[in-house]
Amino acid sequence: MEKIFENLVKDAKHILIISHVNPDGDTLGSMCAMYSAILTQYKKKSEMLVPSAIPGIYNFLPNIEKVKILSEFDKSREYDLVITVDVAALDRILEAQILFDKAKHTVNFDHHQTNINFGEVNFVEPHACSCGEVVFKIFEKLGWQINKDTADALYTAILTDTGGFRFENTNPASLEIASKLVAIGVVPKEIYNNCYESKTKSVVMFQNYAVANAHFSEDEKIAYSVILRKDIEKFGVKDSATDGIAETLRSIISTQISFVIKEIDSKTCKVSMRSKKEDVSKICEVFGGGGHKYAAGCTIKLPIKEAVKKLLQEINHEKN
Ligand SMILES: [Mn+2]
Repeated sequence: MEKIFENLVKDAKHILIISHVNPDGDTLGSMCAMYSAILTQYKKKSEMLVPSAIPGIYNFLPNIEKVKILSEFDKSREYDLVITVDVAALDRILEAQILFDKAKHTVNFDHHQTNINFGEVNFVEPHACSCGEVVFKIFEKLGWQINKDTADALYTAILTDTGGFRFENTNPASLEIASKLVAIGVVPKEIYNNCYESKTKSVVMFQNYAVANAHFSEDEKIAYSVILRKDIEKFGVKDSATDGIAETLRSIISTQISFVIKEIDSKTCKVSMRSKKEDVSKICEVFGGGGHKYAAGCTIKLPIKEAVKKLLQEINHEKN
């Protein structure tokens, strides 16, 4: 199958790589790796597209300055090949679906168990630690050259989706790939500093506020933080500042399920859920979302108070 992908790349004149909305290190790293690998291998410049703003910490990724944002993108364009990376479902690319639907050929690289193989060619490996792992394996099978830029981007994808090589998806494969990338020239400390020690003061203050004001179920097995629009405005942070709060709440010994619910507007909320044992992707699927067993998310079209109530009901229903 990887040969079909290679031929699509060879034959394509205009290639577009698309990441998911609210981009994380895996989708951005996989996208930048794909860009630099195609450039190195075939001297072809692809275009890169994100559906929403890139968190500032990822500005170090090679070629990230070439990424265009959907709101400023010409959606009338047509591509020979559209490649999605780390996109669990097509609604995760928002209106970029127009570009996907019009493309002559499509390839889907992903590792979400809920991915329905929406591409013409699909590389979906639910057991891979990250999309970066899926992408790396295809490059390796094809014998494509992995230079320092590609390696830095892939390492970032794997590092961030394994939570810094700490989550349950850290396994021989993820560590072996990381080892190969380090042998190419990746400096782990540099990428670590960029990903985990480059937060702004306001983000740290905001996250501490969110944790200090967290709610707990009576048995303290459920921990959650409710973020109102006005909290985000008060601290002057971007929406991505909520990243990591659910993990902090999960780190409490009594916590089994944690979540952050964020008010988008008076009728829409976004939920990011984590767990130690329960399959939270099932809970998020009830609300039209999805993800992984221990890390999932969804959007709920309700005022935040009602959304919290519904979520807690669903969590308790799922647990009993
Ligand atoms: Mn991922």
